[in-house]
Amino acid sequence: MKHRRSDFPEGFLFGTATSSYQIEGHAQGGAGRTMWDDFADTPGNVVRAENGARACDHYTRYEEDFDLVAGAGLDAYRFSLSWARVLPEGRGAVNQEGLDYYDRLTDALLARGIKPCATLYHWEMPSALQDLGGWRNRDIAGWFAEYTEIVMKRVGDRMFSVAPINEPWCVAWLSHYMGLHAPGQRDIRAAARAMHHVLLAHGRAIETMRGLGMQNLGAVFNFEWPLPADDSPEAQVAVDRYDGIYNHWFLSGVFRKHYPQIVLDGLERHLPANWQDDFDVIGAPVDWCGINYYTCKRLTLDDSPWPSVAEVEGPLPKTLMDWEIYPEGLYNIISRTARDYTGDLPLYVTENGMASADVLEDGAVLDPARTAYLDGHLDQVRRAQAEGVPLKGYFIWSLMDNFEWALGYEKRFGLVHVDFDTLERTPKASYHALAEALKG
Ligand code: IFM
Repeated sequence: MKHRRSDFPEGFLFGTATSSYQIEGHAQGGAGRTMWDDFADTPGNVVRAENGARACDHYTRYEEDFDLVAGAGLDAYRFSLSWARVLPEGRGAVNQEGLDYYDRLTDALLARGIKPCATLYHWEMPSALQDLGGWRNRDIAGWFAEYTEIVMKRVGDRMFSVAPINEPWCVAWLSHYMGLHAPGQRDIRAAARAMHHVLLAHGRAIETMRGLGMQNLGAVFNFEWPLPADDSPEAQVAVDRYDGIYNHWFLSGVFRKHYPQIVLDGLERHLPANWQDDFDVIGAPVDWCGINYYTCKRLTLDDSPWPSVAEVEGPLPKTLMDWEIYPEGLYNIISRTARDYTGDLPLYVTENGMASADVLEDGAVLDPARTAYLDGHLDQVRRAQAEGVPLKGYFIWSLMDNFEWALGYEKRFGLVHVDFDTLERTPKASYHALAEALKG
């Protein structure tokens, strides 16, 4: 890599990120069924109908995996806890085995000097709560607060940081409007309710953890940098709507206690009653803001119902996800977030990385494109820092190849290759390059 640890301010954290359903092996340890199990069991939703039942078997191999985190010289590890592993029915009876597991996992990180950075929800809604409407049901916020209290009473004393919900846009829009993730709904009213309830649940969890005396609590959003497909005024309208739905809605709710009018123009009539009264909860103060960034989008208007936005293919090199590689977008998002929403609040890049068709040959995996991707985005991190943005850390998605949701196991995002037959782990060339860069 062209960057070295010494190029970054003292105390800048380098980490890597994973999530429970994508790596643990959900069939183990008494976990309850989740909406992702149901979604994957429905033909046509997930490539080859793959699911997270075994995944990377991190449930039993976490010590080996944390040796890899430590071996790369990383400071922090961002992971998620599975709601259904702790509460198989989403509420009520606790699965002690699940709580014990997260307790052991936390201590295994600390024993290696790695900072545990937890997320409470990374998408696997317990099926029993999905039966009750999941994110459509306002009660989800209270159920989420109860789960938060149970799990954080057990491990909260040892967390470096906690964020309630990973990527609210994916939870709400991708899963209830676009239908591409569980529960696979394509319904604007469901999406509007999820857009609001996901933020309400975030706020209730923050309040709950404050009640337990916890600190260093944040929010993790995913962003894309929208670009007009051409110079037309229509393309700019498309950009503004997309930007509103994808990027501004969540930042504005949490940091300004209102929603952008350009999105309310289409969603207000579908929002739950009295939504305006929830902003003191949604806007509960946080200690940092996490930015997940991968790509840009090129947009124009079409004649479909609101928001009438269509994506157009762009010219830049793409990752295996078909996502254009556009590092400047990371800078744009970071600097705009600090300028317009978060001010002096610490920012973290909580996810960044790429999928490639990595192959294990003669015991090695050569992935120069990943190293170049990381270097390109770290350039933009340094650019923002040079301008005074309080950016405090950078987490790579992901530690190892894993279950890429509806796209199954073939989109390899890891620094570490996983053979999904033998489950053998092999650090890729990018892992070794990173370890070299972080030395000293
Ligand atoms: O794998 C996902 C992760 O679960 C959330 N952020 C984006 C990653 C890559 O698609």
